[in-house]
Amino acid sequence: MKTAIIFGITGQDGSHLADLLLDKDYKVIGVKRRSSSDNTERIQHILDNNRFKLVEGDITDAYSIINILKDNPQVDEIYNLAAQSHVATSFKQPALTWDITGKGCINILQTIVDLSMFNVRFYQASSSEMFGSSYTVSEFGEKYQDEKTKFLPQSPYAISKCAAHYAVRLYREAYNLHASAGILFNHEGPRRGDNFVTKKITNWIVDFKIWFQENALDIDSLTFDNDYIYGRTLEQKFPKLRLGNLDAYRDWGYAGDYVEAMWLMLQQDYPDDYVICTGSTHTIRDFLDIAFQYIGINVWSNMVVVDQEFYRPAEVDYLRGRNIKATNKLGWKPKYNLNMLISLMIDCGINDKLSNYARYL
Ligand code: NDP
Ligand code: GDR
Repeated sequence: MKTAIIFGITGQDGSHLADLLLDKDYKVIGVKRRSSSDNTERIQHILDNNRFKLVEGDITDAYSIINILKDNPQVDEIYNLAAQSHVATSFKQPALTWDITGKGCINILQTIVDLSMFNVRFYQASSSEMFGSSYTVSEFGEKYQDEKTKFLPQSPYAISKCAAHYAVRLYREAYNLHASAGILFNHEGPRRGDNFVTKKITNWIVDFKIWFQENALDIDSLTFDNDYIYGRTLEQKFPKLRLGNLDAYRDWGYAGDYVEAMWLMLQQDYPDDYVICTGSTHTIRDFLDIAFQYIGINVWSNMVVVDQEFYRPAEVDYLRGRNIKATNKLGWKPKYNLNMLISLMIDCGINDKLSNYARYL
């Protein structure tokens, strides 16, 4: 039986990866940092699994990593998914973001070397944010990013991810470590954190649909002011959806598909870096079109407010990946397209709210 350690177990990807590895008969050790209240919602369903163990640790504290690896000298695979992962937050907390998202990765790599754990395989969660404002143009004039596109990071988060990414390459070459980095484009799903744009939109859609149905409203009789949508009376009101930049392009996939690519990278004979994406790109406006249409609304402009509060000091305008290397070498392909992803997020959100029971896929 193989053993894997996952840093970032309480996050979206950590929970999906744990599900995948447990299905593959691994023993999984999940590392969770101390919190004052319970944040194990995404992994509740595996806490009783006798092949799963939750341990406390923080990747900014090298001592805690040393202790965890010393306690598990036979570990086969280590996945570093831990990060301060919110790009907008990284502008407000750049040093903390650096400590976790950049230096944290180096703390793990150096511990592997110091403890001479040269047989362990290591995965780093790199990001399409590292490309920032950079892209390659194909012979047909299409813009895309792949493993050869240079990095031009546009946030403290992306700079930290670039540092970690280069550290992975350095430790791979200097110490012959089996260390790989997945350059993953945005991936979402019902377990996504509430303050990322996809989940913020689908949460709002779910709440709006329930409010609309519970009050037996008619779409043509709704009225609006700057901040609210009204039903039959002024008391019957629902806050508008407040968002920032609607014109950025993102290549959105499903998190459940993407953790499979992480695992595949560590099953290869040689470590390498891979772009993981769908190859399609859409704006936030496109996302809104699909999400509103899913609940039968064609015009959403009077339901959404563009609010400067959600703009960033610098933006990444265009992301569209090319996954040819991952397809050819890993045999990996995404199963979900954007329409399937949005319906999954809305359906799960509605089920969740109506049954008051976390039905995570
Ligand atoms: P989440 O924000 O959902 O999860 C991040 C995890 O890291 C959480 O478990 C969090 O714990 C943990 N963490 C934060 N700080 C520390 C610390 N100091 N020590 C230990 N653990 C810590 O992110 P995702 O699951 O979406 O992403 C996983 C990884 O992939 C991240 O590194 C992210 O940057 C990267 N990535 C994500 C993409 C995406 O679209 N989802 C795309 C490309 C890269 P806590 O619950 O306590 O906050
Ligand atoms: P991103 O994801 O920054 O791409 O990073 P996010 O969902 O936060 O933003 C995507 C785009 O939507 C625009 N936007 C808003 N974003 C948020 N969060 N809230 C809003 O209200 C809003 N309105 C518009 C943003 O400006 C941006 O253009 C995610 C994270 O998971 C990273 O950790 C990961 O590395 C990258 O994806 C790939």
